[in-house]
Amino acid sequence: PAAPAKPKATHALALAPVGSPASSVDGFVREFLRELNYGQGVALSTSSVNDQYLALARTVRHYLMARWLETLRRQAETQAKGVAYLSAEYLLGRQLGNALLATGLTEIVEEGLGKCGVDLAALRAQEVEPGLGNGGLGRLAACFIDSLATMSVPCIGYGIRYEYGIFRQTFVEGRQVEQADSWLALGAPWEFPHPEAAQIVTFGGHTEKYTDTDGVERSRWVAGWKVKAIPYNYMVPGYQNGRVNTLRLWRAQATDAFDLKIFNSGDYEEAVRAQTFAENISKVLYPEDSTPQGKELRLQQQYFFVSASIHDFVNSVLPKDFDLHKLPDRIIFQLNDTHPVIGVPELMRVLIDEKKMDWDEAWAITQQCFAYTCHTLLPEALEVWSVDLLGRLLPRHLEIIYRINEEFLERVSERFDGDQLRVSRMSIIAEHPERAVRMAYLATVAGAKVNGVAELHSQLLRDKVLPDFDEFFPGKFTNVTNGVTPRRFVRLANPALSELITDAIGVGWLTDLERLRELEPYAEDEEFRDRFREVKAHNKRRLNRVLVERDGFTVDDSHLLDVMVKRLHEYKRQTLKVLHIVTEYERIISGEVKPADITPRTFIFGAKAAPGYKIAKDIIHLINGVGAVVNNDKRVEGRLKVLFPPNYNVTLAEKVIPAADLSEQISLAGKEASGTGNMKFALNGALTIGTDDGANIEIRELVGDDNFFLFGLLEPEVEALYAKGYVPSSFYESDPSLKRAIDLIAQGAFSDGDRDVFAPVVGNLLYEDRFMALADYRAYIDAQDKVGAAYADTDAWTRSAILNVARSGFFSSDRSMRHYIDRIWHTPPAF
Ligand code: T68
Repeated sequence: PAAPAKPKATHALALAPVGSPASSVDGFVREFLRELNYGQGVALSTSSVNDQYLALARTVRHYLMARWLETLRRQAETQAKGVAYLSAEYLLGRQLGNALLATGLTEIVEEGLGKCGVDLAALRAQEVEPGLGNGGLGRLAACFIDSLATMSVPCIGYGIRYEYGIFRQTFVEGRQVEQADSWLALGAPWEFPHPEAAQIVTFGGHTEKYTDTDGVERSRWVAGWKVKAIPYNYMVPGYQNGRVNTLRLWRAQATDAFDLKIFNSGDYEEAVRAQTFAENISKVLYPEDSTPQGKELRLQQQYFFVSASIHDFVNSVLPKDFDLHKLPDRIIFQLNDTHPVIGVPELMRVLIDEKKMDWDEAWAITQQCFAYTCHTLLPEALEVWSVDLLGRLLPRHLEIIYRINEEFLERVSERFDGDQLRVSRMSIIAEHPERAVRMAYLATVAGAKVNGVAELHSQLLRDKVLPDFDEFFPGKFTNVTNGVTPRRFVRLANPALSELITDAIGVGWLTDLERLRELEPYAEDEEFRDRFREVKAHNKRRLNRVLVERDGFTVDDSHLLDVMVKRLHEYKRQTLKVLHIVTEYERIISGEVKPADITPRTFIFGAKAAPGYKIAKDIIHLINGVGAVVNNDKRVEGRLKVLFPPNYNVTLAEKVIPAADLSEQISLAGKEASGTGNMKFALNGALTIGTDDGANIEIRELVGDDNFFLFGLLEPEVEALYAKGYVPSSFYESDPSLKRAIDLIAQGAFSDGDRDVFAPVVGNLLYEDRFMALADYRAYIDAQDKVGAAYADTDAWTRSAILNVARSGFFSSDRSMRHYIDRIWHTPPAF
């Protein structure tokens, strides 16, 4: 008879702690007090709110631990194909609420804390969100890993553990002032550092040819310096499904060798400075969200996390005896924009130089292991690295890129009879204004698939940005429209609406969001409409409490709440929104309309500007200037109000979006790749006023023309107007209401009579207006007039709002993940 199998040590460990004993209120209280006493070293009676928050966070993560270890064990056992999501940004938002939701512990915790005299809401408010991203792109990564965990798809997220995330925004006399985001200062209860699992990342030096022991002539990289990459693991819990995936963020640290030489030379200060140099790599998130700065440190960051991740995956995650020829059956590296594209030559280098594979084999594998998502159309946002810089920092990678390019261009030339124009157009290496590597081209050549983030964007990507590549690689280009996680942006952000939905259609919609369709008939149900309106009003009152406490602002729940929250960028056209507000204001103070005849509105802005983006900062100043005047003018009191709470982030979004009536999505057609805020608003029952751009188009198609306020030029019309020669001042001259609005700003009405302050903004609008705000002004004002009138018909508005919710289920990131799986990854749910 066979001897009984020895229980696996890892398994026993996985199941030993917590779980059932604590899944009662008393069990929870025991665990919580234990963490407070033994983890924080304080008594309940003397503990601070921060002590209590940290103890609670650690207690909650205990409940996820068995699931996490079990997920890892099964993955090691099955070796199921999974996704390695490579992203320089993860804009996670607060973790506690999400962990409570995933474990289903909220009620137990609330009751248990109550027994200890502690208020859960106060502990939630204590958490500083990890703002490790700029905006849409980073938040999208966070939504995607949430969905993959919820759908039981194996995924490891790789990125950078920035010590400082996106800056904290304050206003001083209406101008943006940035402060460091010390998100780690009060403790980091969600992370698990593993210094013993560090990877070494090398830089600089030179390459050389040598004859290997097998007699083969090879290249090798003799690097100049190196740093250690320390992994910090974070749990990514699925929604109540027993799965916990991993997010692994890297922190840079100096190696011992780094400063040994200097230490030996006796220069202690220089040695310590060298430490700082290495640690700078993961020090701070670059706050530019669309114009890459081309700074060396940025390239260091990119290579740092990608190299650490690929080594980690190949040498630590894969089993020791793994046959690397089978790599494409085991993993797909998804490139979140071009930021991690240096991973392409890095995987090549690992396979060729380290694993001694031959070039053709390695290239065949690499081409199946990467896929690339593009998030932009703006030419200035397409990343290039000068050959000079790249060659200095990563000489071996530059060689590899050259060879990839050479072989690729040879194929192009063959296919197109030596068409040299085409060859130089398609070269991965640009020659002007300086020799530089076009990262999007490299990603496109190497990627098995290339996708845009909404239908229109994917279409323009093929037709306008990469048409030669679309022709050369038929079938490579595809679309996956973005999505957002309904767990965070409906269930957590909007508990009142969630309850109403569940009352109407039962449970299950949170993981199958198309089921929101079942709400459609309720649009005709008067009682449901009343309850829906009450949910909105409730959310406005909740927002009021938050803003009173945070900024001293008040929100009137009878006002139409008109919201524009997103990064400050000219193409998004916050100035167009300002022109609308000034127009409304001017209509009242000039006596053109009586205050009583307009729909009372509160405008809410949220927007950070890249610190070096001068005109964007001027626009922030202008919004604050307009707010200061409008909010203090008795003539418009109770009718118009402009609020601009500083430091818009995920935490504030969760309060603002559920309260909104009107969602402003007013980018110039063809410029916003997708947008994802637009989806969050629709799902929370706001109506959209928007252009025919990005995912707005798909939102409008789904919710219906009657439930969406469309305005503005279409993308081909924009192109035609550029081609014809756009003269913004002609719109100023021919539209008196536009003229009055701009004149008010120019005359200093919002700057205490100072005509200089906003001259750059006015001048830009009149003489450049790259994003055609003036061309769309009339259409926008007319659409806003319709909004005002429509809001007055409360019942009709509520009907539309309900239909927006009912018809937006498509925008779940679960659906986006399904499409990535079907069209790109081929990674079915595992277990
Ligand atoms: C956004 N891009 C798109 N970029 O603008 C938005 N860029 O339309 C889309 O919905 C979203 O991506 C998700 O696909 C960004 O957010 C950045 O943040 C960024 C950061 C660094 C460098 C370049």
